[in-house]
Amino acid sequence: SALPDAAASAPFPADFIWGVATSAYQIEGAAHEGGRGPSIWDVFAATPGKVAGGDTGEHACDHYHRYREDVALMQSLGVDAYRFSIAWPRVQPDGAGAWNEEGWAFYGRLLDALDDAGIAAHATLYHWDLPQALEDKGGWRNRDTAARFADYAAEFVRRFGERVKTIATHNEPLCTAMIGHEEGRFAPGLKDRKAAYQVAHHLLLSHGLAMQAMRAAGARAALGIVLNQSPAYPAAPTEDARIAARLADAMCNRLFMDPLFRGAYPADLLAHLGADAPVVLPGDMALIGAPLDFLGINYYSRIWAGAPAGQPAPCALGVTDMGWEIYPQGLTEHLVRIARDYNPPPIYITENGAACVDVPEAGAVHDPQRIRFLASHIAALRSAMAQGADVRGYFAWSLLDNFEWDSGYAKRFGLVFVDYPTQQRTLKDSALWYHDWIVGQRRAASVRES
Ligand code: GBH
Repeated sequence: SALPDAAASAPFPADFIWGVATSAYQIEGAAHEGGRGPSIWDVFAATPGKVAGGDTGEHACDHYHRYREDVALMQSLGVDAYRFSIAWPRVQPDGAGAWNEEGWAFYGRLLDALDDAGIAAHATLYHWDLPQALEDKGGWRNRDTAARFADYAAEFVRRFGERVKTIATHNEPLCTAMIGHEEGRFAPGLKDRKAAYQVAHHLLLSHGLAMQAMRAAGARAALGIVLNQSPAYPAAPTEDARIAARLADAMCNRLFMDPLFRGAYPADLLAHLGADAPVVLPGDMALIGAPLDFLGINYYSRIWAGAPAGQPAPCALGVTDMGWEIYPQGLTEHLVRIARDYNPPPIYITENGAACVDVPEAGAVHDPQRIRFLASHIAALRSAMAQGADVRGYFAWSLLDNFEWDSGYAKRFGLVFVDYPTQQRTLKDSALWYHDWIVGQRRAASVRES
């Protein structure tokens, strides 16, 4: 119809933030340098059969040494903002007790480089790399880990709270809990549903305790959390498929949104879990439900629920190199639904992007599929905003090709191509496109103002 198309091509607000995102374990490398302790991902990746090709994050993009070059790349893209994560085991090797000054100093140098480049810093405290020393004591299954996390969060605020624009406690607690503890495809590699839901609760509790500790430490940055969300669509016009979609929505979206914004776990999910429902102590839900300054949403695809005999989604726009359906409309519909159901604080799209089969050719890298992916999702985001979603910024995943967890280096999400043996970086066509897109938005905004 004409309406969404017109909305999708309207200019973004002049103060809308355009950024790129990464995470520590996926890019830093230098796993044994600067006093860094081991994380659960070092241990998991070193376990045969866990990561494709036996890849590990030991060297990754060597960003620990090349951060200046990488900030210069961001500058050439013209981004306003950079979202990155702090490796907890780099700044507190045992996850408790002594701080590692050399680790904190690395993030200080990164923040200096971003300052010099005029790029705003958006920090995430936990992007999956738990200190192994804490895993040895039960990791996120142990309620005490939540208190350790709050100590670390408060220390980050004391050191850098004035130098970052936002602080997210967790990145995608759904993945930590379920892929890490129920499916076992991510560290620490457990396959135990009851443990996974207790972990989900402890992650939320750690978020609540960290929010309280960071506010007490006088945080000036906006504080929030980043959730991966996928709208769930019934695969057929049947009651069974509708029930499957509702349950998938409970497991993926409402599991975190309801405690954060409504003070309780979804009743239908608890009923479904039965004896696997998490143990919640008095006071937990009040901590978890304390107000957020922002909500980060990572969007990749939709869930196709209750398909008869595993029949795949239509995938009218195709799939990415991960096999994930390309479905930009899901971003519009999900954001409009979140705005209606939860009255959330300002939203950032903290990740959106695609793994593609890139074609390097004479100093260039052609990735037309990624350009189409980004352009169509940005348009979908604009329509959601026209329909009332309060979204303040968009971060493309990812600045660089990097360690794609259990896929290792085989899957490439970067706007910038990384040749791992030489660590040479090459701007892909999508990086040039994103630069031109940002410049075009700024130009349109300044024309409107004059
Ligand atoms: C993010 O996780 C991570 O934050 C980031 O580190 C990672 O590199 C990046 O995405 C790319 O994988 O159910 O159809 O949406 C992604 C979380 C969860 C998204 C599973 C895709 C399956 C397809 N993913 N989900 S769908």
